[in-house]
Amino acid sequence: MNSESLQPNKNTILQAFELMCDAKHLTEIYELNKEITSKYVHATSRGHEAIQIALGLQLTENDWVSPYYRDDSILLSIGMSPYELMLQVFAKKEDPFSGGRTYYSHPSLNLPDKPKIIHQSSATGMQAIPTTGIAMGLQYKEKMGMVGPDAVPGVVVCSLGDAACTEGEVSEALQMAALKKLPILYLVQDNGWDISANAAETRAQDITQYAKGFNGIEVRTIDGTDFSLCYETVNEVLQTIRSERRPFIIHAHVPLLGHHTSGVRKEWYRNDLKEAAEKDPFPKLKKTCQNHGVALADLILAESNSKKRVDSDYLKALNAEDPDPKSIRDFIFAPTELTEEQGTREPAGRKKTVMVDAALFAVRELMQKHPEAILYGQDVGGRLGGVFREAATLAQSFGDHRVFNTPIQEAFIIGSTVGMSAVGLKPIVEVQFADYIWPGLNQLFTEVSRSFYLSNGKWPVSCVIRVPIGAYGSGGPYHSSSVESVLVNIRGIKVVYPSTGADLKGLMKAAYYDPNPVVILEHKGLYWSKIPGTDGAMSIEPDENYSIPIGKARTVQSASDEKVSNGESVGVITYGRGVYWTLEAAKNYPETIEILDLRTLNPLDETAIFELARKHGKVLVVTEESQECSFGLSLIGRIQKACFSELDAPVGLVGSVDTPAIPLNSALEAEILPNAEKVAKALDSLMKY
Ligand SMILES: Cc1ncc(C[n+]2csc(CCOP(=O)(O)OP(=O)(O)O)c2C)c(N)n1
Ligand SMILES: [Mg+2]
Repeated sequence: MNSESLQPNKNTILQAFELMCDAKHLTEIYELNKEITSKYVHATSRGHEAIQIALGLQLTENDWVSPYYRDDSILLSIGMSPYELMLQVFAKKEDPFSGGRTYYSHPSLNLPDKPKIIHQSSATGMQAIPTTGIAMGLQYKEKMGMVGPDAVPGVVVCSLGDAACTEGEVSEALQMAALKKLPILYLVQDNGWDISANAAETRAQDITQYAKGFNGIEVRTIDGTDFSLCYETVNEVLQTIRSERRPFIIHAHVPLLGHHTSGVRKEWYRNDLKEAAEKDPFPKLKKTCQNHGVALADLILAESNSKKRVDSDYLKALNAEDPDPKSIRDFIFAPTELTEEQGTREPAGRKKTVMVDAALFAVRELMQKHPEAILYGQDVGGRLGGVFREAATLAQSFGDHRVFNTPIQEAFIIGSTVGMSAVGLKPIVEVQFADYIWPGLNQLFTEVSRSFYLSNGKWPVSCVIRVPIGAYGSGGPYHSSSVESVLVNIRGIKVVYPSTGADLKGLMKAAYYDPNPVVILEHKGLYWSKIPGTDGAMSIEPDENYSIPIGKARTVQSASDEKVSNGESVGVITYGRGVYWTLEAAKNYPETIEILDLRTLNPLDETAIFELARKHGKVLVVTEESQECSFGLSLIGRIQKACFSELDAPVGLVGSVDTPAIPLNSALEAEILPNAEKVAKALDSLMKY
């Protein structure tokens, strides 16, 4: 132990005892009223209190903490009242974390006088990546001089159960913390249980042994029931992180004294309850208080005061107002200021550029203007600048601290944006191929997409996720997939899919300034317009101020008034490479085909879609995706629901053949994908209908 580390004095020990009384009484009152309190599942810290209070008491408003669902003692000790916590146990409107949207002890907090807490999900271990993202963000801000010279260096704390540490994503977080020497403490509370599975069944080593694989993370293993030891250890570790800016693990052994949760009860399967009870931190702390000269009468008084407080808070919370059901759509997306196209799309005197460069120039302009802009992903760093050279020269221009390679960690790439955005940065990240978004999908769904909604509007995640997508030139089964149907199913993220360089640049700008997470799908086959018929993807580079509101479609070509009024026209709704198949097919039917390029897949430009359907009465949807249960089918459903009586034919769909993958052989690839002929055939049959 560092000689300067602080031992708790009498006042701190008494304060800890009062907090521990509150935590214990919370558990007891929930249990006593289990018929009522079990309506919503909850877990409490009983048995884990000493280490949690030792931590909570030493966090400041400059720090960040991610407590997990068993951490109600951390919440009490950073200054939340039993009443505030109980508002969450009853999912009430005034629940300070989520307004009744999420469970007990799933906090999110952004108050000036308290440690900051980003949205906490229930998914075990998944908080490790977003929280490590905070530490990465703090490190960047310190390097860039973006924090005031007098600011006390903040520490990030990620709290985890022992079993949660076996999740794969935790290793991605530890890897990055070790690699980048981040100012983060992982607190692992080891009760030896993973619901009903025990440590012997579920892990080959505990976190102390596991951590040996992460070079540079220092570990303290302690008895988490000894408050003084916990306090001193936390003090030493926090001091070291504050000054030396490097990662630590505190591995605290604790007994689980309560139920796993209100729904999974200890008497069903626990055979160690007697042994666990012997480790109860409560009588231990009581004894420590007495050893420090606190009179027994004062301890008894503290206990009874706490009980009174918790009892009266319980009734108050139980009777508090419920959330207004009409509020369910609040905080799906944070409002964006951009509603109209801005800047100049085709400035005079500029030459056409390929689409990949339009994106590069957009990012370059953003990085020049905003020190908060930071770009990372696999191979985007200086040596290559992206496997498509889509980030070429950026690291040279802006430095390796602003443009850098990550390990092959799609979960980290996507999930870390939550933390980076929380500290005020604007991460632009890249998943190398859409085929590899799957390992990152959990973070996108579990953490990124729900943060704003479940924190009741406190923590929007502003990030840009670039994803090269699509099939061309025998990319084969793992470099060709379309994934948009899965992405548009995730509420809370925006998805754009431009088909030209100008749209890509304009949407990249819009995505950057949007306060929400935006996925940009960039078709690899359009990047250089190498595929015959895709010259149209090349465009004059719009000026620096150019941006396109997310959610606005573009008319690529119109039908003549005559064809429309004669009822001979067809409207096509498409996006990405579909635009070019359709353009080629439409050459067979001059003045007959109107093409709408959606550009944004979520939120959809319903106005433009329905106008098109009503105008032509005959509609075709063209997509590169396979067709079953697809985004394309959902468009058809929407159109038929809204415009049924104005349609003159069933809405058509051209998409890829439904197979689990796109095979490598070029003839097989060609057979699966749509093409101009297939589109022309569908147009033909619609016209003849
Ligand atoms: C990703 C995920 N898988 C499964 C669960 C269900 N689950 C909830 S708690 C839990 C056990 C976690 O044990 P540990 O991390 O040791 O925390 P403890 O409850 O022991 O404090 C499991 C499996 C979950 N919440 N998230
Ligand atoms: Mg456990």
